[in-house]
Amino acid sequence: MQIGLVGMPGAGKTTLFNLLTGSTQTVGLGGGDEVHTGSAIVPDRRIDFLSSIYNPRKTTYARIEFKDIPGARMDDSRARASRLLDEVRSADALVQVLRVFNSDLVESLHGEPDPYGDLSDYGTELLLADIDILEKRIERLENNPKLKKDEAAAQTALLKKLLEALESEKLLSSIELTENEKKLLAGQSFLTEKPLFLAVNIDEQQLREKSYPGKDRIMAYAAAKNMPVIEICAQVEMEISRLQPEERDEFLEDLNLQESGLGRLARMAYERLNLSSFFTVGEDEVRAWTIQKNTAARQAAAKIHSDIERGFIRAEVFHYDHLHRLGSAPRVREAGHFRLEGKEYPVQDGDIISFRFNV
Ligand SMILES: Nc1nc2c(ncn2[C@@H]2O[C@H](COP(=O)(O)OP(=O)(O)O)[C@@H](O)[C@H]2O)c(=O)[nH]1
Ligand SMILES: [Mg+2]
Repeated sequence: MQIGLVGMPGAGKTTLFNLLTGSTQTVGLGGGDEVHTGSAIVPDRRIDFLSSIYNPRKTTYARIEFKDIPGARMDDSRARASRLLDEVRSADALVQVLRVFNSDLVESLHGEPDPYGDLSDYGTELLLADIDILEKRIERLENNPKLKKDEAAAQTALLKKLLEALESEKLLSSIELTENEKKLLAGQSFLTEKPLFLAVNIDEQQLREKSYPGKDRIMAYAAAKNMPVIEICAQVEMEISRLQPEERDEFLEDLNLQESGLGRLARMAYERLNLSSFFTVGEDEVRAWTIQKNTAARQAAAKIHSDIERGFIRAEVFHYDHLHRLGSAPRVREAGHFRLEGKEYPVQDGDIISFRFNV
């Protein structure tokens, strides 16, 4: 899974990217043109606990890939704009970073913050990009003599329905499609059907005051578009993340930030993208694996290795909560919480699994 960071120039995308991935890409003026990719560890207290119990040689957290995509500028060449749009298109989900913080330096380059304007402009940009694609596809379908008539007609009717929705400013993610319509659309990807999150980038003072200009309108807009929102202090959090751990907690506490921006973003993404984690444990490694919620045991095994999927016999499962409560695997077993599950078993968030297989 790859999440694209998008938004206007100067919003703090690269700052957030650095915070999330521990990178040191240049921010501000030197930010330049490049797309950066990197991955972030998904913080998970359960993994910390498992690690303290099993004392493994290696502890592996789940990871999320992030991609820092520069914002398009007015004077962009068409080629650059379309290349950036392709980068946006290939992400699985998007986080729109919104500039709310006050900074003389940033204002001197990009003008006063206008978060609500940026938010609705960006939404419109995504809509227009989808409208553009749909119009081109419809035109191509209508002028393609090779396609069977009824097939082309069904496709065209569907695309026109989507176009109409977009023209009345509905996102494609809000449109219910029948199974048949989904099949007709297979392989086509649209920007407004991607999960879209909002990261409101505020400064320390706004964080302390819990308020900033335009907050109510921003929240109302996000709610109407079904966009989950987090507020972050990208710059401050990045500075804090470079401190020694002891100092770090003190600063976070002082700002009343119980959970890091990464932690909150990761939780939001897991929830919205319907993801969950299961764990494997042992002396060698304690590890988190990310799956779609309710993935069948055999497909979950495929995450680890195709041999385990192929030779799947049974999954031996117990739940993290039991281990956490009872303190050791033997006690969990004694209490009767170990289960053997078959290949169709829908794996639950927090399951600790050992797969039995033969190859
Ligand atoms: N004061 C303040 N400045 C920030 C914050 N986030 C980013 N900046 C500054 O804003 C400028 C643009 O940030 P950058 O991450 O490069 O934005 P991008 O163009 O969206 O990638 C840089 O000078 C950052 O130091 C923030 O939360 N507070
Ligand atoms: Mg940048």
